[in-house]
Amino acid sequence: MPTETASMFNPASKVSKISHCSSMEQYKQMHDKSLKDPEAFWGEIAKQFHFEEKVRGKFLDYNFDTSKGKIFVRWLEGAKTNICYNCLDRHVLAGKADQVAFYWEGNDPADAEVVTYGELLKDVCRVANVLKAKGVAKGDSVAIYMPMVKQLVVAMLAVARIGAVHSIVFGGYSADSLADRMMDASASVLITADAVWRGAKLIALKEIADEALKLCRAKDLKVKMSLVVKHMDTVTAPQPTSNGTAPGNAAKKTHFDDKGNYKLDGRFHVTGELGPLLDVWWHEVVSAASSECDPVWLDAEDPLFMLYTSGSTGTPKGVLHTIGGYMLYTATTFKYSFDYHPGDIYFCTADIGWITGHSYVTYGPLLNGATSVLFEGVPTYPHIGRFWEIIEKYKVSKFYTAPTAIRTLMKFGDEPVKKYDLSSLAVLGSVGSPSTPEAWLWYYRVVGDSSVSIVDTFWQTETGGHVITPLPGATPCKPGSACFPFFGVEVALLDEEGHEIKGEGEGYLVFCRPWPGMMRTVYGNHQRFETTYFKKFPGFYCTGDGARRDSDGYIWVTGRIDDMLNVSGHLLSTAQVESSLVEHSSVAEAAVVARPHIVKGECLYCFVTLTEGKTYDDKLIAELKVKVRSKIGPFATPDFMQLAPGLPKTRSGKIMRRVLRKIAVGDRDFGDISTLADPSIVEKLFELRPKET
Ligand code: 6R9
Repeated sequence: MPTETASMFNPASKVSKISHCSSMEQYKQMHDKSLKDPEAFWGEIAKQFHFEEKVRGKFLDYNFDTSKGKIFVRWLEGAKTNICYNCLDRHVLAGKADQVAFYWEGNDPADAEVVTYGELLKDVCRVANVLKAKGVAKGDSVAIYMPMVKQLVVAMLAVARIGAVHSIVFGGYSADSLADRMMDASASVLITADAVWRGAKLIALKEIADEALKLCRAKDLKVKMSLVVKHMDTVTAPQPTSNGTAPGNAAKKTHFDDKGNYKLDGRFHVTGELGPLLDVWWHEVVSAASSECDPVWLDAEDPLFMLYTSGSTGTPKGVLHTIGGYMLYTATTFKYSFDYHPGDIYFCTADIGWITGHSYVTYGPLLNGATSVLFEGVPTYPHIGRFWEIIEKYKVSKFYTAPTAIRTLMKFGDEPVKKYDLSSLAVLGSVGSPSTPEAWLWYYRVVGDSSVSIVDTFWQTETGGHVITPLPGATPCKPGSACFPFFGVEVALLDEEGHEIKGEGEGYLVFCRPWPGMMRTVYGNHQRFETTYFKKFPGFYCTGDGARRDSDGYIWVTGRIDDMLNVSGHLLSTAQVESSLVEHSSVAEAAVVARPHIVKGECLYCFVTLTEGKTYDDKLIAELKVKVRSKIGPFATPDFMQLAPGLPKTRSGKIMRRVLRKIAVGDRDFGDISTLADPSIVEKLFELRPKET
């Protein structure tokens, strides 16, 4: 480990003179105020936004203690607003119609487009009118399954404009996952696209969406329309590489006609199975719609969106966020964590299908009137310097990505970075999983040329925005630490019995009170919201992560302490993977644990027990991997699979996962296994470890 890991990185000179928060004293003052008087603190911030009606009831009302009744959180009672109006109309009315909202950068470097605030507003109104004409109204849910194109931003804002609720499903999810989410949300409309190139890979979104629509139909969900963006005609297909191979060729044969056009014939305007005229081309109806549409004024606590995240009991949870608090929180975290100033060019590499994309590609930047890069592709296509090329091309000053991407790119050394002029960079952010000091230092030194601020932002789908983060220009950083709580957030570390660990120590990371951007419920299952986040420690929101506080008060998030895995920043539950494995007729029982992975952070290591008479061979291993891929999505593909004649279970039948985690990494230090029903199984499993481990 590099020797500097213990040293403090002072706020970088590039931001220190102009930062919104420029010293630890100022941070402490603001943080104190945000806790002592939330109304004064957030009330002042709320003045920047348009509220059609002001707060009439309590500014903040909540209960975090299950023993005192139902858990609830309400901010800005009685206030009325519209987040789309605040993202767009507010800036256009202030004369910023011609300012660039997004530089869209396609999968292929030849594809690029510029979208201004004025154009975005018009497109949003058109789509809002199309949705209204289909009968979509306040409170209805609209599923969105799209690539990283401007129409995705347009779609979500159009939904928000009319008071409907968006439910975005990441374009890497399978038909089953999409259908489950649409069913859970009772989505009445699906917005999607024909297909997308991600690197050299084709993702046939419409085909997957059709599969999902069939599944929904079989379960009686009435979908009124699938609105389809024709994307493939407008983009450059992957070119043959220098070694003569043509990426995407297999897909080209099956999905394209002789002239190179993407084929959807026979799959479009599907009647019969999917009902009459379900499919509507975006470009046909949207261009015909009016570019004016009044926003619907909504209650601050009306729902804005739901976004599914894995739950430790298996089925994904629809995390529900509401309008007012989320608006104040994403806007404020964006402004302070990235020290955003007019003139900045901001680039967040996250897909909008994840919370990072919701809060820090769409809402946070637009609420601040920022100019961002919207990137469709992947970090390694058509070459491993793609991120750096984009930063140079647009003179990006604030860049936000995930440790898994940093670790991938770090493997290629410094050369691909040094080829580009990255001197525009002032702040580099990271999110998604714990950052190792090595990756942090590489990011700081090589990408940031030792003259930037690094912000390692800790947060969750549930928290809506950053909850623990350094502030550029104020916080002296320690590589690998997310540092200190954001304004409005009060952190505590608890031991197993719920006693608070003051000062130095390690424990469960919890929050003592609500901040404006936190989730309000699990859609359709408030009980699950209470059980998951509030039952273990009454009076606290439990993150499910562990953390350590060092002698200087810095917080170091150590990772999940529940049955969750974090693969390349994507959360998965062990139960979710196990239930897809046992769907295979050869599998009687399965147990899945996380194994550390140099690039992904963690990867899946699966133990499978077979049903009588079945054989464990390469064919079965391949089938099981496909099973998990198709049930959940390609990012969930297991790296390791091993035969388990039995699983280490306690007498009460609980699988002792810590033992499996040890076996997965080849460590014989099992600890106390005397409570196992059959301790001899541990040694047997160890011997059966696959060779490649
Ligand atoms: C935003 C997002 C949340 C989980 C979270 C934690 C991990 C996120 C982190 C981090 C250490 C950071 N996580 N950021 N761990 N340091 N800076 O990623 O949301 O997909 O819901 O994942 O990710 O384990 O609980 P989500």
